[in-house]
Amino acid sequence: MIQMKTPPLRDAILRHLTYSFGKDPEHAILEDWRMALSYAVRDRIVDAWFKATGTTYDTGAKRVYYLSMEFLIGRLLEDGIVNLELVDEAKSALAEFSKDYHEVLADEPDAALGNGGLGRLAACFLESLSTIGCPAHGYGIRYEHGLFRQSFVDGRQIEQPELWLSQRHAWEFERPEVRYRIGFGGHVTNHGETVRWHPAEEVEAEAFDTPIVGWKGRWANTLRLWSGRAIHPFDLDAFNHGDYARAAAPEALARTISRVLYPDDTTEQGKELRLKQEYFLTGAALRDILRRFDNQFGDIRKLPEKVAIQLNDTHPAIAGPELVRILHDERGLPFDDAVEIARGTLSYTNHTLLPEALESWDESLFGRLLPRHIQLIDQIDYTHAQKNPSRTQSMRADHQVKMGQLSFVMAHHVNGVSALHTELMKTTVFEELHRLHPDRIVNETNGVTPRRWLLACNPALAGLITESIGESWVDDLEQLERLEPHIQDSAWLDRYAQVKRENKVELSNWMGQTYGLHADPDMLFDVQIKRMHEYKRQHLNILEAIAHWQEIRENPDAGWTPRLKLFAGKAAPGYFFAKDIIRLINDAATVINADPVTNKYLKIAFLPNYNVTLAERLVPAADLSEQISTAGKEASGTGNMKFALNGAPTVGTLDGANVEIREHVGAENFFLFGMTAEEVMERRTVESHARKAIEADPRLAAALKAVREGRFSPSEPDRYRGIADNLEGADYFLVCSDFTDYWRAQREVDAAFKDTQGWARMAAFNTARSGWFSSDRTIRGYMHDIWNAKSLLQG
Ligand code: GL4
Repeated sequence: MIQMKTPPLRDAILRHLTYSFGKDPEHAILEDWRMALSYAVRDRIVDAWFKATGTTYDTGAKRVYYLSMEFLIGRLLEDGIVNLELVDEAKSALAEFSKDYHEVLADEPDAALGNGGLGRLAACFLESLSTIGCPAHGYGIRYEHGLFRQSFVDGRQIEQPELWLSQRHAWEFERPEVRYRIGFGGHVTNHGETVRWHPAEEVEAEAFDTPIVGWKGRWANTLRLWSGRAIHPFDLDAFNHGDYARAAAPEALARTISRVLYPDDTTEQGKELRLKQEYFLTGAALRDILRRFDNQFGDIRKLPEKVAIQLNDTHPAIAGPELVRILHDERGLPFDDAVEIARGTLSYTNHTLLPEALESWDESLFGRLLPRHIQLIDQIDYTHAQKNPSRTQSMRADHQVKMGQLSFVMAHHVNGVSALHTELMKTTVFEELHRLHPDRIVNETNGVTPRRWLLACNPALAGLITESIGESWVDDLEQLERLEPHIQDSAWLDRYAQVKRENKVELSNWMGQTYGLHADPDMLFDVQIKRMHEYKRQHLNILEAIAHWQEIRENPDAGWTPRLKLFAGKAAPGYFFAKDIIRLINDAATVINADPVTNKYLKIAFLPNYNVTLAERLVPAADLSEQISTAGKEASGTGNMKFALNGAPTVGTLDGANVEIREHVGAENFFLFGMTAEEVMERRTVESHARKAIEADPRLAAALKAVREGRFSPSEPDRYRGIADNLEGADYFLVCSDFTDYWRAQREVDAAFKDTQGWARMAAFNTARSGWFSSDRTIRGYMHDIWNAKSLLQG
């Protein structure tokens, strides 16, 4: 390998400005500086990347492949700078050119190639895999348009296309030589033993590589994203006949595949293009994986020994039949052997139990697009039934292809993402398959990378921690335990509280400048940020706020704890109920914020366009973390972990990873309310449960009445009748039944926040005891329990 001397960052920036972008410092615009700094940082990442790739080849180590339709990576420049420990050098290098570090970082577009938690988890995992030194690739789609940009008009969500690639993107390397043909449709021929699929339509998948560097630049893995291209980009014949639209059609069609991310988080739409995207990602990834394997190892029977493929939810589940097709049809292995090798290689993570999210495809659509795969699925299903005579459920019931069942049968391990979720998998969706394969389901509780979610986003807290216990916590987060003795020291605790206050001041200033929203940093900053969904119950939060407002109005001098309620989150464009909740929050904020009687004590704001970058601003400044989903519905949550780590105690239900967070931080440092998952199921069977809850709680009744009668929508009094009808009627997510206890927990929060020292102690215990929620711990769990993969870093 070529060894080159690493130039000082300042020189590298100037070099790139000059020779990569053709600008001198006098004429460079902000984007030029951002690109020059990014390239200077990227050069150093590339050094680590080559070294890692070399080590992986030389050792013949097992490789991990993470297949995911979503990678919510956000900005990458600060990540690179922080992991390479270049913060000070970057700041002073830019200062030499009179450029502000933060302004340069803020110029980078936020890559939103994912919807929410599932995609962000994939991004945290990539970073942890690199930090640990586990040889790995992420495979995904290079969407031209990531998740839509959200704005509000009259309080309503407006969606605009996200154009993250319209600004220059510093991190990817195009690999025009790495291309695979991906087929769709056509027919299957049978000649004796030889079965062949002849696709009718083909597109090309082209690779774009982004290196992902780990802590201290000790290792870097690759995120390989596929972009669609036409095989014959231009129909010259059509052009020559003057049909210019038809001439350009092949190109347009192929590019459509990687054009947009589906903006639904937990609902499945069964659209043809989505299935094409799934096969496009999976087909290209498998071909790439097998090419690499063949080059290095040859003997295909060794595949499970050298390759672990993780399916991030069922979206890449077609990997099962596709691998069987390649091994059986193309390489001639017996069917049973092909299935066994595929199963030895694949494992599957389930991320939700919501029935509307469980992928199932109409068999005629599926068969039309993937005619050979549907035959193989039938064969897989049939042999599985033969071997398990007591089985009653099929992956091919009701003229559908059930991707959850298929994934389970084709995986050697199936994991849930929190302890509660994993147990519920065993008793609900996968009850039968779990009985047949009792060792297959394992739990790997989610985690978050402490580099991005503490070191980078909260430098003041990170600084205090490092000063107190040294820096080993950065890649060994459970070291945070060693903060506990400091919590007893009131001078230290004051400093801890001071850090939070400074973060709140910074957020207030930013909100003032950006949205004209003026918030007193002494208020309690109460934050709920996540996708909009009924099960996440943002409407429970706003109803409680309305009730609280009514109570303050009645009795303004009762010594209320001043509170700022912050919301952020996007609703799927077709999820009208969730969009109504957004509008209700905005409308309620308008009325309540304008009330001179109450606005010292209660303010509400919904910040637009929630994304990774906004989360990085809000998490360090939060006092209270709202994790209030209906128990049994949130598989894990990962925002909950980010808040706890940054010293925001949770008000929450016993749902998802909240359960484990409470166990770790201690019940006395967590505001618990609401029914358990079991109680939820029981309560649903009670007739008129919502009405009963409303009758029992006059505050709830009054808040609902205000919503129903248009108190917040005077120009259109009926606007929220739908929400009121829903809550007073079926109330599937049990907003009314949990309201009273939520109110109680919130008043406990109010009282606790008044005790400044006591609150700081609680916050600090959340930080000190959240070390277990590092995605490094999660990844080590996958490596040990599922992948049988090893770290290639010493020590
Ligand atoms: C999700 C879950 O809803 C969320 O609880 C979990 O933290 C995340 C990562 O495991 O996966 N499942 C889907 S679908 N979207 C999510 O965010």
